Amino acid sequence: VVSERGKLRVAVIGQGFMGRAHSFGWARAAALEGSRLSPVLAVLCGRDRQALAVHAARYGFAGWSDDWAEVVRRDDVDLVDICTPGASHAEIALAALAAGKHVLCEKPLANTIDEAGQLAAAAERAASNGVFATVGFNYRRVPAVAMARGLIERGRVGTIRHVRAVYLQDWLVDPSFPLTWRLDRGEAGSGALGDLLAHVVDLVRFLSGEEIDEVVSLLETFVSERPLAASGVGLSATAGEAQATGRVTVDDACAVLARLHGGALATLEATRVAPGRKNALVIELNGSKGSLRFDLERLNELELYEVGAPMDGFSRVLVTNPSDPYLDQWWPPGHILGWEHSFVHEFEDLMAAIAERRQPEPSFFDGFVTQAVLDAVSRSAASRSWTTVDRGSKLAG
Ligand code: SOE
Repeated sequence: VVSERGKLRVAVIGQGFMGRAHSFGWARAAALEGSRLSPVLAVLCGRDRQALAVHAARYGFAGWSDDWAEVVRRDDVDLVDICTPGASHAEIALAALAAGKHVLCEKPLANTIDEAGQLAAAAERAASNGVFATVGFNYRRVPAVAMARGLIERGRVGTIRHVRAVYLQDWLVDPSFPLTWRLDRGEAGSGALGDLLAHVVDLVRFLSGEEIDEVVSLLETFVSERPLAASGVGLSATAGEAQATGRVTVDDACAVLARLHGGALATLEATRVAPGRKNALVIELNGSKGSLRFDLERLNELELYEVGAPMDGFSRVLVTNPSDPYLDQWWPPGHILGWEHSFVHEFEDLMAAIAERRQPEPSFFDGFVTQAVLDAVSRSAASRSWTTVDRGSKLAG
């Protein structure tokens, strides 16, 4: 599927926030010398034709289209990068895999556990033909997070006993924030749960190397009615005298108590209504030999505590040395990186896997397992009881 010149011709589907973040990332990846393949921005696909022409030119795409079904079949596309709302992930990803294209799908993999199971099964079949699929959990690619994983793998924190992880945002504090697709269950599947807790769950799995076995959870929607967004797409309005409003059908926040397979206790939280917290993804792990802490708002740093070290305190490691993960291709030590670099690194890892004809990580199966945790969280909140994560029965054969 890789064209002969070692190029990877990419179609990005979606031109919202994430479509643009990916387009930017692919353009940057194309400028890096060390990449295994050279990405070519072949086509940008979306619904708004006017915006498409502008975005396609801005990011350097060769062309654009408003018909994803045509795009995934094109001969001049090797990889389909899906950045649409969750409701369309399954249909687009299945069509792209069937057409023999590699697939990168944004998180959460799907809106339901059944769809995620279908996708994982389809990806496994495609992989046996050398066609690969991966989910966009970009935070695995932040250098400090990759470094944390290496330290944990090498046993520096010992046996993990606690994981404490939160993803906090505040863009829904204002009750006049409009009812966009992210607040519509039909489009987004869920709220803070699928949008933010999905990242938390993936990081817990990635860093600890362990599965989440059982959960007890709370889900809450604090503002249940909001003004209709300009387009009002797909939402049922209850027209008030002053302004039409509609019902929020997803959660604003969730809180989870969980147990990991190795016995560690975990508390996980995600919210869009924590005033002042803009994009605070924080994870702390405490082991028998030490602790690690990462905070996305201080993305170039990792905090490490080692039991018995000469200095009894956390050290703050600035992860910018050329020998640190992903850093050899960037700037001299101390010249820090930003959020968008996580996408560039994600694409580089993906291109290396494709070039070497091996399964990229995280796989669609990883995406399915995360979805199984989200599903258990929903079920637990509904039943108000401890709930086992079902990693098997929903996996379509
Ligand atoms: C919005 O909440 C959002 O853009 C998420 O959709 C992303 O996955 C997260 O990385 C940042 O916040």
